[in-house]
Amino acid sequence: MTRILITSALPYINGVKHLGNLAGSMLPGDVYARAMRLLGHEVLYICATDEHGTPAELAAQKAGVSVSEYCDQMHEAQKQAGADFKLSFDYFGRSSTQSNHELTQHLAHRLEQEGLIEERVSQQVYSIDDDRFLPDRYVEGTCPTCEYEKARGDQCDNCGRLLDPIDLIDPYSAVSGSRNVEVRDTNHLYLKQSLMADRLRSWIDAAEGWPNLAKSIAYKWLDEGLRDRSITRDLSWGIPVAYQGKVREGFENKVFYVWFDAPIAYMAATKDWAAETGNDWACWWRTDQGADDVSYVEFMGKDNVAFHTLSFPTTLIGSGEPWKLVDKLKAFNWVTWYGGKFSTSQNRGVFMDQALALAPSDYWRWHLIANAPEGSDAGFTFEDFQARINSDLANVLGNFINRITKYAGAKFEGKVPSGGEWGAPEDWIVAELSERLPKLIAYYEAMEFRKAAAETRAIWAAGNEYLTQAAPWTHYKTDVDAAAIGVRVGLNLAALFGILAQPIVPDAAEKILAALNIPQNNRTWGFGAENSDADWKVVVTAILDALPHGLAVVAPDVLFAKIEDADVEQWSARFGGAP
Ligand code: B3M
Ligand code: ZN
Repeated sequence: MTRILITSALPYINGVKHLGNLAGSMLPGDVYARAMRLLGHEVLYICATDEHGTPAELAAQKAGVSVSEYCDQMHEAQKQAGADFKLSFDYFGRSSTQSNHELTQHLAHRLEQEGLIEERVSQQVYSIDDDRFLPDRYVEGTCPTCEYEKARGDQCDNCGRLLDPIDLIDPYSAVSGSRNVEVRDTNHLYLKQSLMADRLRSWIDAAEGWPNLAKSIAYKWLDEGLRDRSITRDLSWGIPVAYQGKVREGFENKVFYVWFDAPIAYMAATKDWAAETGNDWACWWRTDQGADDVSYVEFMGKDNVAFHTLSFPTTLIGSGEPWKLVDKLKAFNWVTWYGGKFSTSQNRGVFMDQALALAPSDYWRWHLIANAPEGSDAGFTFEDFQARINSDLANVLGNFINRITKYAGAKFEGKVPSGGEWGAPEDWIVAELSERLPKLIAYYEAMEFRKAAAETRAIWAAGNEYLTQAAPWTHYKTDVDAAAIGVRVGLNLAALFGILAQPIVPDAAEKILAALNIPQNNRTWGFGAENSDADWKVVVTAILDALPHGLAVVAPDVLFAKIEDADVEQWSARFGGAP
């Protein structure tokens, strides 16, 4: 057993997330957490809302409420959306808590003591009417290169040139549209990442659990030369720049940059979890207090990789304190919506809270994992969604469970029958499963989600093939015992399929396992061979006769209603499907 700490990148507070966000960090984190628990590991799965920064302030303004009220509401909404998708967080916290304030200030103070923080003066656009400094992307104006009139302060969308907001001609505030803006001096704290480049490189060289995507992104930044980065902002909403209760002079109207405090919230949320549940948090995060044997796994979209492989580790290593660093990191590409981007403003794409009005969470979970944006971007269309759900869940899994449980009800009094002799079909399914089960476990361990889903489906499909070979309905007419073995093995397969379905489609799995009367403690993946060289054939043979003979089973209610063409048409019209 290993202690596994899992975090999913913290969803930003400014609205319920869309399916692409779900697929790129929270859902795979959950599937991995569930699989690791089933394999008997001690898992702590932490997430939280990321609540600071300008977009939160602006979203609150737009909603006409105070930013703290806005965050309270949106935190609850996101927490509910996560629960509705059956995300099995041990704790879903907030980056705005007192503990994150304390920890963030503590770490900044440590970095300063280690000589890694420097105060520098920079120039920034100030909007007099908005009474605030404007972050780069909230200044707009005319591009000095192509004369596009709506260039953003960080980049011109027309010609692609990277900009500094003070380069813009006729700048105006994107917040209010006011042109009453001027360039002012402002002081900020800079984290001297450049001093850490060598230490980071050797740490990354040694990292083993990172996929290519993550390593290549980290090296790209290192190769380009790590730049010092400012970790404070001119804002009022956020964590005050204070050490030991005292605001740093000249920083009265500033807070820490949201990307500085957000990853620290992984630890703070663990602390909040520990305080609420009476657990210890340091044994998960401090290598001097037990965390050295923790395996820490992070899930995120690819745009977050640099922050997790360079910036956050700079904070932790630079502090000089024994913090736990990430061991394995899984980064995802994007889910595209009919080949384009999800867009709230253009009403393209489905958001988490809307999705469940269309189809049950299992459907989305299955589709998004089977089609995970792992090697490249993954396209979403309602047509693919329909095809995959109707085929994998309705035809392959649902049909198998339905056939075998109904037949047991009709011909064997709804009980697991005794009798019959092992034959060629049974040898065949044992051989199939002995090969596929260890592969399935290995895919989960390697966080290969598409392959895990494909293997799960292949195992379900093998069940249907077994029933075809064993053909109990044919045998029944002449030899009830010969039918009994097929039904018994079939019911045991049904139980196994429910057990294997748990990480991805937990609701359907629960229905199957309840219908088969499988007690909670028999639902794990402690098959007996997963950590050793034990003979999988022996293990599988035992699995296929695990249910007590005579055990009463019932057919579950319809597991998966099919998605109809009419549904797809209606959804596409509503959510902007095929252009
Ligand atoms: N909130 C993800 C985003 O909004 C960001 C992740 C923080 S993880 C510490 O793009
Ligand atoms: Zn331009």
